[in-house]
Amino acid sequence: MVSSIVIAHLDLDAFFAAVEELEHPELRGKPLVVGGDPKGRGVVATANYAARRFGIRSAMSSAEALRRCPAVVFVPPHMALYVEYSRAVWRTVREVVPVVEQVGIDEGYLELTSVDPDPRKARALAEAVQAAVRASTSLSCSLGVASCKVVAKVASDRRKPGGLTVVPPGKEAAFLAPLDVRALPGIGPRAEERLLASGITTVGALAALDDDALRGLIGGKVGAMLRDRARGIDPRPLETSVERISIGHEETFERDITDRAVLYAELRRMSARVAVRLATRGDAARTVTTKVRYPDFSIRSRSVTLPAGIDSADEIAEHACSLLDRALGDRPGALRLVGVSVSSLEPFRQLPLA
Ligand code: TTP
Ligand code: MG
Repeated sequence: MVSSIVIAHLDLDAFFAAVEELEHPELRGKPLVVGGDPKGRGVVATANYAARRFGIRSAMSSAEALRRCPAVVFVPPHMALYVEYSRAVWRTVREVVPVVEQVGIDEGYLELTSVDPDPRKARALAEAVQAAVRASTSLSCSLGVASCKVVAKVASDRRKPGGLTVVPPGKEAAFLAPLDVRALPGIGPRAEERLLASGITTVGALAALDDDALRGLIGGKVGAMLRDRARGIDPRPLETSVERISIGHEETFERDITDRAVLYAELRRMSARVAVRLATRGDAARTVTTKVRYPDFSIRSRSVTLPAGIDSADEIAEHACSLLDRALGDRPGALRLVGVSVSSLEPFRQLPLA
């Protein structure tokens, strides 16, 4: 039995700048900085990849960015817009992989084995996440796949932009070993300086330090933890939060199913369970969503929002089944999963206002 978990770390590529390029197509591909005014004391929040070719980096002064590339376009940050895109990204990610720890606006960890316990499926699943994010938001992201957080995070940074790096189980330390020590999250500028001064330039050299040598460089628990991480050992679990904005059930089949009648029956069964949970809360729902997952892990969902809330199993099932037809309309074929959920909840048995 396979019980090891596989994690992906996802990080959006040049996130703020990528959003600005989507909002202003005329800027696409030109050197672009999101940040403060170069005439003042502004700094670069992020630069797109065209600007990075001139050596422009996050946290550099905008004035320096302008010196490096006089043609660079400066755009002030539009945080509300980035938050909106970020929400759309993470909503999409959660549809493909429900167990997620979102770390910041543009990065997070996904537990791939929550979808399929077979670690050999991890790459296909990560590709499905990447494709889904691109399809729903036009944003590009990079992923790293590994058995623990630190290795997944380092891996997601290896092939930016648009990259996917899979580190097979057992290869964690070997993957990290040749990298510069600064590639290891947790090594700040001061620790890096001390390590470099002692000739510890690679993650592998840090991993190989004995206890005494380590104590002399970075003492205490932090030192031990960083050496563990350098060895690809990181027991931190995902700190996941499940957003309770919808009530749903989904099921991954043991064998992919094509027969529409069987799929309807599954949806009816799940709709009945959803109805029970709605009734327990005393709620009705105005939105019904059917989700399908194809054998290549790609997902598709279709929703309907009704003028009035419903709460009966039959009504939910009726919508769920016609949404299934819609979802399969232009892409019929076998499915590995179907799910039904309801949202836009409202208290049931509201008396009409006289
Ligand atoms: P990052 O993921 O570090 O950078 P990025 O997404 O722009 O580029 P990359 O392709 O290398 O991942 O940070 C995410 C966003 O956070 C970034 O778009 C802007 C913001 N940010 C700042 O505002 N200040 C900073 O110093 C950094 C590093 C990021
Ligand atoms: Mg990023």
